[in-house]
Amino acid sequence: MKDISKTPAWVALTAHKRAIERVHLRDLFAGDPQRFAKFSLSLGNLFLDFSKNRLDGETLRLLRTLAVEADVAGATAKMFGGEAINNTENRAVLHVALRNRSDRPMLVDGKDVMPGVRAVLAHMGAFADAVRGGTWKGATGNLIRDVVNIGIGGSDLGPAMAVQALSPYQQKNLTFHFVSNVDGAHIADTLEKLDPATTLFVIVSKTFTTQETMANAGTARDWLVRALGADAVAKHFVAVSTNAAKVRDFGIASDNMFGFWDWVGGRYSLWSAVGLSLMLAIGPTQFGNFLAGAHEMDEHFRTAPPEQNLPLTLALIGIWYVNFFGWSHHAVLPYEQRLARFPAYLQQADMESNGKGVTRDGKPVSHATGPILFGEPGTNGQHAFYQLLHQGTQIVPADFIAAATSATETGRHHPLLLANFLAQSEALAFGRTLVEVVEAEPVAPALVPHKVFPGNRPSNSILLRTLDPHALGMLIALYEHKIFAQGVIWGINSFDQWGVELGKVLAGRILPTLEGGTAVAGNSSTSGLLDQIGRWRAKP
Ligand code: G6Q
Repeated sequence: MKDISKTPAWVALTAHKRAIERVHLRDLFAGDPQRFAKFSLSLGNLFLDFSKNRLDGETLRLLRTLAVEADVAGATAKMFGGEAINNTENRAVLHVALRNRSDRPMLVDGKDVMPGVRAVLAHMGAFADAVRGGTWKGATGNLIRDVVNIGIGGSDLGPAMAVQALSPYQQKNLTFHFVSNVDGAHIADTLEKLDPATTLFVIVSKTFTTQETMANAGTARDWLVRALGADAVAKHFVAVSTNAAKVRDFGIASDNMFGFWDWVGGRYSLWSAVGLSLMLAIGPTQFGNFLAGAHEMDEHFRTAPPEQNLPLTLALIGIWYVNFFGWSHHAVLPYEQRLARFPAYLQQADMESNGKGVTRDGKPVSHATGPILFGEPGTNGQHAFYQLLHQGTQIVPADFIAAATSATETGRHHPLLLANFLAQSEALAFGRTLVEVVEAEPVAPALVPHKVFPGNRPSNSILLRTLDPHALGMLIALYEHKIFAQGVIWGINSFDQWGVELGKVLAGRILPTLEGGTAVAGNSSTSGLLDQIGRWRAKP
């Protein structure tokens, strides 16, 4: 496999970085009145301004050459063509088929998956309409009022994020809850507020073996059966899974199971039946708009030339900073309270996909890979960690995300929010010089250095017309393809997650000790902690 860090494009970028690192964003803007026009792109109702980055036309040209060296276009064709690009699990990666709104077949092993995709969507739609319209009733004849999504990781973060993001489109007589953690407090605190007669559980697990989800689903079933009897399970539990046998063993009839396929990775599964809670919230039509938004981005990513390609541009800018500037973090800052869970969602999408240390063929990588991603909604983050972004010693490239209009225009709130969205990226880019500090106001000499902002801190601004289902679909797909393109350039498999396995194995080994079984021989730290836990649990 080609080592991307040994290619001429990489070597040229290393040299180019040495020249451009001395240039301030102030100078780049002063030197080119057309900078914003040159370094911004749009697709439908999504606009990307990447002018406040430490780059020029030559940087982009070299980065695009890197993408050619890595054959991002070829890898994209393989993904859309249903090839088993997840090579360590020998699976196709075809979440794009789940939102394929065209008539084009999508093939896995020579078979068109689209009829199956459409059949599950129709099944979901009929069920969602029945629950939302009140024809689906609980075992005692009551309407469903609360929906509890039980799942974890890819079976939780997507639906939880999207239901909150699209709350203005939500059916008002349904309330949504998300239980993921194996900590019993999560399910107990949720059930405490609920009435079994009006509660529907959606158990979401691709494998239907995940420890946390099975523990939570079992506790929920016991709670329901205690109140309404075992026959009630059929009216209060549905499952989303690829494992029909395990769903049946749990006691959920196959009519109440919504399937998907092994070519849908957990963190890319929101578009499948894993999105059932979202469809229950916003209805089949808006769910279709959500898929259509992602499809629009898919078609753009697949067909747009590199100079106009939004996901590829974001990917290349990210690589520029991780690999050539050595900046290991990336902040995602939505100026949209309803996107509060978006950074957590992206954390999984990005860090589980690209947090890899070996190449696709198992050799240690010779360069850095995925950054540490974090974020909080603005303006809250401004009053918390932005201090470090502005004046700290680490440089953290950031994505600012906002919508021009809000579904909830309340007094002056949205202009206030947008003013902050614009001000923060401006402050990061341009800073405040010593001269500006002194000229701005009388200031004690000792305080002057504290009031200087170095600036030259890069960011992207992603602007939506409004946060609706279509735009959310576009936004998520934008990041999915960014992550994909980066993984291709880094030569890693973005679609496996072996790194989460070891902890699961060790937890299985430790559990018997905690449940009173024989102590496992381990290291002195684990044994010591187990002893301490044992003493405290014996005398709570
Ligand atoms: C995502 C991961 C992981 C997965 C969870 C839940 O890509 O594979 O987060 O989604 O471990 O798995 P199940 O859906 O099988 O319960």
